[in-house]
Amino acid sequence: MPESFEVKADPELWSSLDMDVARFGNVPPMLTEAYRNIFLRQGNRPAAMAYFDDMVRNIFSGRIREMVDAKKAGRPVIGTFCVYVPEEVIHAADGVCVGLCGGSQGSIADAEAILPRNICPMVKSAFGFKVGRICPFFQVVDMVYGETTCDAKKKTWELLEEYVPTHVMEIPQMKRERDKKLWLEEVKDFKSAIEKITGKEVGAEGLKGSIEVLNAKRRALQRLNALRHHDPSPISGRDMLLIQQIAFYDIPERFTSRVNDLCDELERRIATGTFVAPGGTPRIMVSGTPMALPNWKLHNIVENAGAVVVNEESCIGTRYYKDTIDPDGSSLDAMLERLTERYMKIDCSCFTPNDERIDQVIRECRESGAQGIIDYCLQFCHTYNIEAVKLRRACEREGIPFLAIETDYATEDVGQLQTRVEAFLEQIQG
Ligand code: BJ8
Repeated sequence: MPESFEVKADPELWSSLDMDVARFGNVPPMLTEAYRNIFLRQGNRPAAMAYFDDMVRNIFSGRIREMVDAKKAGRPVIGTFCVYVPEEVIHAADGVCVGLCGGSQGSIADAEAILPRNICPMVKSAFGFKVGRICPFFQVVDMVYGETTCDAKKKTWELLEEYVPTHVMEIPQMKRERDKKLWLEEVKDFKSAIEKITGKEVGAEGLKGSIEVLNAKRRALQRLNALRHHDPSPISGRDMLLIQQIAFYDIPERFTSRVNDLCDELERRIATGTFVAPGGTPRIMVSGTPMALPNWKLHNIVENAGAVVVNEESCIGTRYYKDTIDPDGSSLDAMLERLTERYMKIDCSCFTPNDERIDQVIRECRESGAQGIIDYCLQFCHTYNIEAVKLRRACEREGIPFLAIETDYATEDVGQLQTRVEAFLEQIQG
């Protein structure tokens, strides 16, 4: 029942983390309201979504307490902002990895008091969370690991360092042999830095085990995404997006097992013809920049307009789990090299050239049975915005309807986006 759902508050815990408790106290009721409206009022949700509802219920309480307990047990918590930072290494060093990308309008004003206004809302939101002391995840981390992907991020890390210990990993902008060498060196430096923080050395056996844990997580997400591609879809795009967001703050082993439970249920639903929308419902794929929690804006607009989202080509989507690592190998060095190769396959628009992404988007559109692509670009993200030109051309060549949108976290443009999405749905339905 939507009314019985409540995001839990834990002021005592928040105050122990030096949060702005008075201000943050307003957040759980707001999230409760949004979650009830966007998720719990959907019809015919899979029963196994109850676990993910619980993860949201405990997002500012139980899950944070688990992290505090991990710290007490000598396991540092490391925050990241990008899927290029190799979490297998953090896991192997017995650290806890948590994604800190910001998806909330609520922290933008805090950031804009310091940062320029005309930069990406994801960077502003994350930075604002820390500056305003209004994110328990940010308060619980021992340090953060940034990276040199886009300009907004890499320059913000210099300022973030004033609030929390911030390390930066150099990610090259091209994928030539010499870049691979540099990248491998960066991964080795990253491993040394993480070992220093956790006080635990990463050996071949440990890394192999962690690669297997993360491979299992990525395979579970691949399985789930393949099942949701069924036409009609057995799960909504909103629920899928939520699960992919929770992937960045749950315990990997537990998350994998719950995703597999959900997959089992979806298989039964498909066998018995239980779907979230009838056959013939327009199917949309979203590509582009990531949607960090609690950014559900576009999915909500698309699904309220009567379509279903059937794929996210995004880092909070397939870019996070499309590739795994072969863990077999005699030496630690061999494994680190394969790990680097796996990360080099992530096709972020920060790279040039990046044509493999264009091919990947078209492939995912075909595999998901989508009838059109909405390319989602966060405001001021130049690389994705410019790459949309090539994507549009590729879609024209392939006969795939394409709509590019650029937006932020504010609600002012919702009406305009609704109109554009509705017109797009009319177009794809002929
Ligand atoms: S690998 S997509 S997670 S960098 S949207 S902050 S690029 S201005 S998020 Fe990203 Fe890593 Fe790439 Fe993925 Fe900058 Fe663009 Fe903002 Fe971005």
